[in-house]
Amino acid sequence: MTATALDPFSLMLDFRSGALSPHTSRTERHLSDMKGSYYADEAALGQLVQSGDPLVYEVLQYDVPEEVGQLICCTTVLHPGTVGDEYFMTKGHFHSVRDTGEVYLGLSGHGYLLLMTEEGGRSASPMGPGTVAYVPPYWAHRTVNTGDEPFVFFAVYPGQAGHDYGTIEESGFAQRVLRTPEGPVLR
Ligand code: S6P
Ligand code: ZN
Repeated sequence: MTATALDPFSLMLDFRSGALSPHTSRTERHLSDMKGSYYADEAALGQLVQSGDPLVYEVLQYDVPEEVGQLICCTTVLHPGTVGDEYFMTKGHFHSVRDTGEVYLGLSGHGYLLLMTEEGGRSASPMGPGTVAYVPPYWAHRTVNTGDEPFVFFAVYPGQAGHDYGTIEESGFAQRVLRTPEGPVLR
């Protein structure tokens, strides 16, 4: 036995708000945390940061030891908004341990799950309440809120996965999701 032996536990998840009770960590990402190559319109980003620096998303997590055998549960609440014509999104990451997958479950609101590999693979899946999306090992993942209300989803991923943000921060993502009069468009 190599994984730490834990006692069984249950959590309560509010499907509407994404509240996870109890949770042991809460991470906030404001627009000022997303300077760099995330949003294409740097001028719009600068103006929004100056005029209130809105909260883009928050992650509530129940932490367990970060080791093989454990599973980490968390919810993401991604708020509605745009930077220029680009919808609010998460930073996006590869798992540091590349051969680890993840499962997302859409709870409320609507958006896209963008996926890409280091070999040039790309994918975009619409997500809404009830969507179960499988993130295979080796695929970087980012979510985008294309609606007018918070896009809320639950995720489960392996304890040892870790997060590599640097690769996306430097090189960006394969696709962007833009607001147009006809609705969301992938570029
Ligand atoms: C963790 C999982 C999600 C994201 C969250 C925020 O592996 O994929 O909980 O952490 O949606 O996105 P990001 O890219 O800022 O971690
Ligand atoms: Zn992940």
